[in-house]
Amino acid sequence: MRVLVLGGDGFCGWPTSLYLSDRGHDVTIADNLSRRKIDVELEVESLTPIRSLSDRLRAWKEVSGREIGFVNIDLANEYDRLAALLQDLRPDAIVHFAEQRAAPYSMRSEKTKRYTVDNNVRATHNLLTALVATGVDASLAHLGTMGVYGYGWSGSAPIPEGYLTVKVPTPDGEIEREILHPANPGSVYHMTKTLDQLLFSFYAKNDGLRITDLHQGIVWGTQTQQTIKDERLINRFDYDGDYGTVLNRFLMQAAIGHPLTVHGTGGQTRAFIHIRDTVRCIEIAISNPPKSGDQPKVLNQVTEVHRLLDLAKLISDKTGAEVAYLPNPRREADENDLVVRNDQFLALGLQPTTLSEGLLEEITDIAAKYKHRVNPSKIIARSVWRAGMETSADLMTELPQ
Ligand code: NAD
Ligand code: USQ
Repeated sequence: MRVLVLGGDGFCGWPTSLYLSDRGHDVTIADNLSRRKIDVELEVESLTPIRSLSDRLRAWKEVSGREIGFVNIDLANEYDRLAALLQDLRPDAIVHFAEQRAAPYSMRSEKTKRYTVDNNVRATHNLLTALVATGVDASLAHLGTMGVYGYGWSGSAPIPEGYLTVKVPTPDGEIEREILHPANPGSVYHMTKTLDQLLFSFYAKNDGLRITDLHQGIVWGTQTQQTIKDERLINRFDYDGDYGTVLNRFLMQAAIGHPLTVHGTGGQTRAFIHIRDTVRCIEIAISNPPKSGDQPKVLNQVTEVHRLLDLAKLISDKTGAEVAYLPNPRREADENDLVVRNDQFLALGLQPTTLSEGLLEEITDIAAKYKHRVNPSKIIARSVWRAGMETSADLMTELPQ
């Protein structure tokens, strides 16, 4: 298949591009390298020494003999170039990773709230409009998030895959309807993904676009079978307070002897997936698109569910790291139940990588190997959800710098 990977220089997009190329697909990356620019703005670098995209692509050609194309384009602001790219390339499938994806960054300031909405919603809408205008019949797989459902809304009832069957009272008795699961975002970033869902529903209904929305959990791990082939192909590992996600942060903290930064009680329960499974899920999704006229197909791209405190204790038991309970900078429930349906990916052949398989390898091969690259002053999460909230930066003097 000819595949266009939007956001193909990022944490999920890079290993996905390599995986698809390795599997024989003809891959082109489109990315404006904004994620690298945000690292410069935040004065932080990936824990792993990622190379420039041109070095990465050269290394991949040397290692695999295969070429991946690259177009530097801002999807939110360069509509005409996007339409021309679709017209020229005529991809069979498009994978859309290209959004600002950190909840803390999206809550950092007025500027980052506005940037996140402008960037994410416009990128998605430009893409949908350009598909209709050019008549390019590509299927689209978009990376959504488990966070669109919110946490604790339905107690211990399993979260369905996108749609909920409800009973509506009418004068003639109850009727059953399937509706998009109510949106309950917990940050400006998560809110943009709920807006994306409405755009997808409309364009699938009105224009027959073939869209899959992958409601992905928190991705952990770093390397895949392809990125491990050469150090120049290494994947990004974010550890800072804005972009670092919880499990990878705990692994890095254990490696440098920093207390594990549990927000609040640690009773928050979240869904997880290893990066090796992310890349497989994407190929499964683009190989099984919906038909024109179908509503967007929603798959929950998750393999495991864990309470944060259990994760912290597991890593603490393996490494001796201390657990620190910090004031929670976010507005979120202290505790929640979470049961997630992921039947569709399992039925399509996904064999999940479990925490017990990947955890130790991640600590020794990545976190310990690159721990000299950590800037400890970037670890604590400083973005707060509302002005005046206490942050754990207030405890900085008590934590190792
Ligand atoms: P990332 O920030 O590492 O990668 C996103 C890429 O998109 C970057 O390379 C960035 O430069 C590019 N980009 C952003 N805006 C762009 C624009 N306007 N034009 C062109 N390129 C643009 O993020 P990631 O962790 O790889 O996440 C990829 C997608 O998966 C995101 O949409 C995210 O919401 C979703 N997701 C990520 C996770 C996770 O844990 N990382 C979990 C669930 C869902
Ligand atoms: N948390 C800690 N300690 C930390 C960091 C985070 O306790 O040091 C807590 C947070 O308060 C939150 C939970 O861990 O309760 C998850 O935070 P996170 O930063 O790991 O994940 P989140 O903000 O939800 O965002 C990440 C990705 C995002 C993706 C989402 C999937 O950045 O792109 O959409 O995971 S999901 O969470 O399923 O919505």
